[in-house]
Amino acid sequence: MAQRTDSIYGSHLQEMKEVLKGLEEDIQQVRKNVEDRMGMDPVEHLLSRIKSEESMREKCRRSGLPETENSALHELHDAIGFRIVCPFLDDVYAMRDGIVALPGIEIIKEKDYIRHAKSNGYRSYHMILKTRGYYAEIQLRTISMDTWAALEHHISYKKNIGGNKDLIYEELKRCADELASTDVSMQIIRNMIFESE
Ligand code: 0O2
Repeated sequence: MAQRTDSIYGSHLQEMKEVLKGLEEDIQQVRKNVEDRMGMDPVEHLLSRIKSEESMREKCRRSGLPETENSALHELHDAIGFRIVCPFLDDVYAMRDGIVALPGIEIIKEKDYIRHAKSNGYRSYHMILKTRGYYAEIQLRTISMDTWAALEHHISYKKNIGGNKDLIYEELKRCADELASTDVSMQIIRNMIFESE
């Protein structure tokens, strides 16, 4: 079978890589500013990626969109993506505040799935921003939220679950809620340690 050579991103891939690199530098600067202010690194790890060709085509199909450059760059907003994993809850919001204040970016949408968790228990802070004509998605979460999302992604997300569906969802949600409660406790413990210094 002939190999597909045309990219869904058309001729934009190089420019997208530059936007990704520029945004990553901006995020690292926000991280440094927060660390200087708080005395502790607010980021446990940071991932960035251009959504792969296959993954973007799959998302177009899933969203009922044609597999075109317009869908990939304008209808969908996560061709450029960042995941910022923070140790503590306050770090998530400190990073969010720093990113919102960055010059040269327009915040298109924010969804706080931490204060308003999805019904399955998924938690994260989602932001869609626009810079240099390109959209980017930033997901901010704690280590606990990331652990749950990674495990849930392996076993359940976007999969058709057969038998025991209700029990599986219930158990996944229970785990998410327990981790969320641990996040709150860990934040309180950190505050107590800082206050006693
Ligand atoms: P992939 O393969 O991980 O990239 P919207 O509904 O579009 O207005 P929202 O809610 O921010 O806004 O977007 P959406 O599409 O629900 O979620 C965006 C991304 O968040 C997903 O990207 C996932 O990475 C992550 N996500 C959302 N819900 C869940 C969930 O229940 N479990 C897990 N593990 N991740 C989730 P993609 O492209 O769907 O998937």
